[in-house]
Amino acid sequence: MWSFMKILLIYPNKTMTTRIPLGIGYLVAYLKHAGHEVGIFDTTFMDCGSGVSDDNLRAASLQVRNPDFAQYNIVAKKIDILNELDKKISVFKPDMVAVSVVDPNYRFGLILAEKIKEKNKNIFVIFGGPTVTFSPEEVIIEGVVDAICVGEGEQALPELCAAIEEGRKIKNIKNIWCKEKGDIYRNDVRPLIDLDTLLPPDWNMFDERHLIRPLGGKMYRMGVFAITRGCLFRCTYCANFALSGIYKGKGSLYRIQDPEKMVNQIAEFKRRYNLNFIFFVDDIFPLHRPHVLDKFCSLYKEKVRLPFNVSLHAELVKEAQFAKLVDAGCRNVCIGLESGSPSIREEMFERKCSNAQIIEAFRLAHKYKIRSSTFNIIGIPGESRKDIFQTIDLNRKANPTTATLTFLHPYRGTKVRDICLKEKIFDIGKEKAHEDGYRTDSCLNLKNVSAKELNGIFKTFQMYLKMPKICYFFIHLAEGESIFSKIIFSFLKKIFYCITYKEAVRDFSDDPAFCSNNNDKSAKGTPKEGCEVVIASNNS
Ligand code: B12
Ligand code: SF4
Repeated sequence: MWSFMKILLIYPNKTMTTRIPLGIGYLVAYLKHAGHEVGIFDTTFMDCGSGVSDDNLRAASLQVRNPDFAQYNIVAKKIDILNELDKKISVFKPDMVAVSVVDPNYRFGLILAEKIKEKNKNIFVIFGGPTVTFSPEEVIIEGVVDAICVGEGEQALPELCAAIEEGRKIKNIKNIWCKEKGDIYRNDVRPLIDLDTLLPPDWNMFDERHLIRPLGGKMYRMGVFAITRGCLFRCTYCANFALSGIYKGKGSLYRIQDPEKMVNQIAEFKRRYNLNFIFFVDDIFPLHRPHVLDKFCSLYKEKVRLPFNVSLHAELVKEAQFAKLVDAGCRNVCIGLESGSPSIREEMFERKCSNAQIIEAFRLAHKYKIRSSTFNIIGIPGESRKDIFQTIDLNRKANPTTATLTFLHPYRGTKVRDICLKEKIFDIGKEKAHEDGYRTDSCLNLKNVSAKELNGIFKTFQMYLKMPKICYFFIHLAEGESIFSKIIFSFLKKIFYCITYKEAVRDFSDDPAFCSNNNDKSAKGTPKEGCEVVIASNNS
């Protein structure tokens, strides 16, 4: 029997995407609160062999212009990861290893767990995170997995640790599935957590470089928060669809935290971590709840006074609320456009908002002079080249500052996964091989557009968005893979950069709304290994 537990959390991040993962931050807080000793093994800054980083891939397809990451020491260190893990295990000597996974990290998480179990059969291995929540049967049968957590882990994980600590049975813990003598025990989920009872996340054990994120061509010390959990919508390509099924009868999926509690927490984290930008990762920011919004805006303006980003749903955007958000400090909005074809958007994606609502939301961003970004998806079942050009046209009309583009991937937990399987355009067997290719090509065998054509459009998408239509003939030529196409592409790229430079690069530090914000003139990141990290600050 253990007197307390040593728990090693594993974040098998392969894409070098910085940002403290909220879920792990909360788990650390709850485990420490219960008296356990917690360690972390985070592969974000290790070379995981998956190719270029996510941010660099986005830059390569002209979606963003990033500062030089190496200048901030955000580099993938060439290191033997398994050996590093071995060292961590021998020094920290955990009783439990808790691995947090999303689909692209899942296999890698398993490899790390296998490595641990090879030498340490007694270490209890638990997996959690979206992949586990949406495909529990697939994960629990893995030999190295002793237990899994379906859904939220803040209460379930400490309860499991307490049961292990006290030598009690673990087979009846809500949200936890476990194995005993060849049998699998599948427990129901508990009611959704009341966000007002949440402990603040614990960021202390994360590498400081996780705070450094690019936006608009500058680096910021960015804090990631969510005032809500869940969503009001059920788009078919999103995991909220499955979450609503898993949690049916367990409370409202969409929950909002008391704005006062949240703002106080952000103000405290701003001070503690010297933040100069706040990035809200709520599925949809509660713009549509006037009382919440009013309270949030007035408190945020008074206590935080930092520029921030939110994600909005075009259908819920109204000018009066939008204006309040901007007045409170919102300087960047991300809005899902997804497809410019109303039939794909509404029938395939079940996303009910009109082109007019999307254009209106971006009109407001222009009117209030803030940055804006669309989310776009290509490689959708049934989509033709003509449909993709509707997406391009709608972006041209909305005219966002930047446009994020991804290939449709049928993630676990999405309705579109079932559609792709039914239409036999997705081969689950090949999913493993595609784990590193989420951003670089489609994993679907589409009927109307070939993989080659799709990749060509992906490469030139931003040019179609921002360059005059008179250039379309040349952009089309640049879609190809021949040397000739590549020469045209690099020539067009130069013109593209000239056209977009002014709007793409924006420094919020010259925004008068935040100038008197902070007496600290430096707002520097912590230099690592001799590298000084100077970041855009909010100071005049
Ligand atoms: C913010 C966000 C991001 C951010 C930050 C990601 C991060 N690592 O924190 C960014 C923009 C970087 C991002 C990137 C990606 N994301 Co994302 N992201 C989200 C979003 C909107 C919120 C995540 C969040 O913070 N939730 C709140 C926290 C509290 O919940 P949580 O993380 O799920 O953790 C809880 C439980 O899962 C559980 N838990 C988690 N881990 C563990 C481990 C153990 C041991 C236990 C016991 C419990 C447990 O307990 C936690 C606390 O309750 C979700 C949508 C959503 N509604 O969840 C998508 C989501 C997680 N993302 C998704 C995807 C696909 C991606 C990308 C692969 C996209 C891409 N193609 O690049 C990348 C992967 C990056 C990575 N390395 O993780 C999918 C995952 C689907 C799936 N089946 O895997 C989601 C669900 C969106 C969707 N499509 O529906 N993402
Ligand atoms: S895609 Fe966005 S709006 Fe649709 S269900 Fe997911 S989080 Fe909600």
